[in-house]
Amino acid sequence: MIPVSTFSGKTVAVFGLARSGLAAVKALRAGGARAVCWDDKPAAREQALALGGEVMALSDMSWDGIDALVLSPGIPLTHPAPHPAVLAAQAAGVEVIGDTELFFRELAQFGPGRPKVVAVTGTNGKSTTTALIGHLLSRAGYDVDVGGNIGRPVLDLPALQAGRVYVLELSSFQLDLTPSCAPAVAVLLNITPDHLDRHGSMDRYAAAKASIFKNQGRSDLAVIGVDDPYCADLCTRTLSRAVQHVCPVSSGKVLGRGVYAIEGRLFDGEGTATREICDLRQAPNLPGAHNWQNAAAAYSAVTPFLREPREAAQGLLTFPGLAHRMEQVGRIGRVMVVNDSKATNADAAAKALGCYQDIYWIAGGKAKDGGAQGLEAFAKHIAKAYLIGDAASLFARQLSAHMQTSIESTLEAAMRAAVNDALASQASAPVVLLSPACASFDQFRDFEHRGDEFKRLFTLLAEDIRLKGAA
Ligand code: UMA
Repeated sequence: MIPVSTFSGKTVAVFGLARSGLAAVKALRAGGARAVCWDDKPAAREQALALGGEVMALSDMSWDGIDALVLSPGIPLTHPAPHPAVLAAQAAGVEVIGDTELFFRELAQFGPGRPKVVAVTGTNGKSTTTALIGHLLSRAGYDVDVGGNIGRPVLDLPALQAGRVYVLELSSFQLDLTPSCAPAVAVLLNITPDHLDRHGSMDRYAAAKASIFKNQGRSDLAVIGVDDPYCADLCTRTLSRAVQHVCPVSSGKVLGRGVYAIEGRLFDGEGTATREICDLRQAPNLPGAHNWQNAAAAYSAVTPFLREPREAAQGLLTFPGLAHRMEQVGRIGRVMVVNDSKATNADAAAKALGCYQDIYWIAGGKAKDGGAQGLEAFAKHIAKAYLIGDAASLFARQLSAHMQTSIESTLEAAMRAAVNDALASQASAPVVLLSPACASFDQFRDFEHRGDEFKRLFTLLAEDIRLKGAA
């Protein structure tokens, strides 16, 4: 845990007591602050009490004497409307910040040998890239910790220590709450429509993502994917401001200067000085063009830490991959079952759909803006779509002119139908793929809960089919 000393002797309100909120309460208390806490869930309030927090409904509270409101990233700051607690704090002149802001303020106070931060954002691929950077640095012998939006709250990470490197995944929600964000290396992978309900417009969403670079200085590095128009434009603007070092990265484009992958071969350089680093087609857990961009970004992000950048090549090839991201769960007969529960929007699902053929695709949940729009383009890859959750009817309307679809009552029903159809098909290597293109909140706690449930159902179904001797 990283004790937060910057509010020592002061009182901080903490709203939202799930992972990040509870970690903040613990860290504030350890640093000598009073933590006044609230969550609409009674069980969460109990947990805060056990950590030394004081429970108080923020609606009844006087904001006099409160020095900051630490807001969980899942609670609306601006859109669709600021939460009333946010408005009340702002009206009283109390700053509204996140747990990640507490981290960066603590870091700023650290003396010589200050730990370095590599921060990663982007609409898609940020967890994979964050974990990959952690893997590359740890192989290179660094004392490295990985946290943030990837699941482990930043303040839960081991205490700040000279020489330590923190690799943090930062969401747009967290960036909005982190005005002091100042990473030595900042990575922006891509920007495509997502979370527009929470940011109000694409421009505001892109601005939140771009803020990862705003406090960087001369010795810092910005790694920017240039494969979408928002990031390409941002890269041009960042280069022309000439503050920090900038490394453009791409999967698919040859760059005059930067790091790029062409057909899976990773190149680093500038004009004639360009050299090939490795062939990413040999990396079993980085399949597809989108992962090659993640690999290019991770490679670029670790180069300031390595004596010889080629040291990273072996690490890219041995990356073990992440749960819930195109995770191969197992096989039932000749059917491969893949858990891509992390694909919470259409763009992320498109990446997985592009990687396989003969797909028995399970999709749906709580739809994002646009629903499944654009995914009809993968009809040739898809044998049938099994649609679940709130989005099932919308997805059926959007997709059924292009592919066979059915609406299923639960994830379990969808999985049974998909596996049975795949086993009955003529395809030599069919794939049952959960890649929902939706948030999970209509049926599950979060995408991890959805993916874990999918894996549990797989184990049960595989055993069931094995007992019947059907596979
Ligand atoms: N709450 C209220 N009243 C409200 C609204 C919420 O009391 O009106 C409470 C809820 O009961 C809950 C808490 O506020 O207890 C909200 O917590 P949270 O949703 O912020 O959850 P955490 O467990 O703290 O998780 C957060 C991130 N969640 C979100 O950004 C939604 C996690 O990212 C992150 O891993 C974690 O901090 C640790 O840093 C998850 C996520 O879905 C994976 N991120 C989004 C994404 O990747 O697309 C951005």
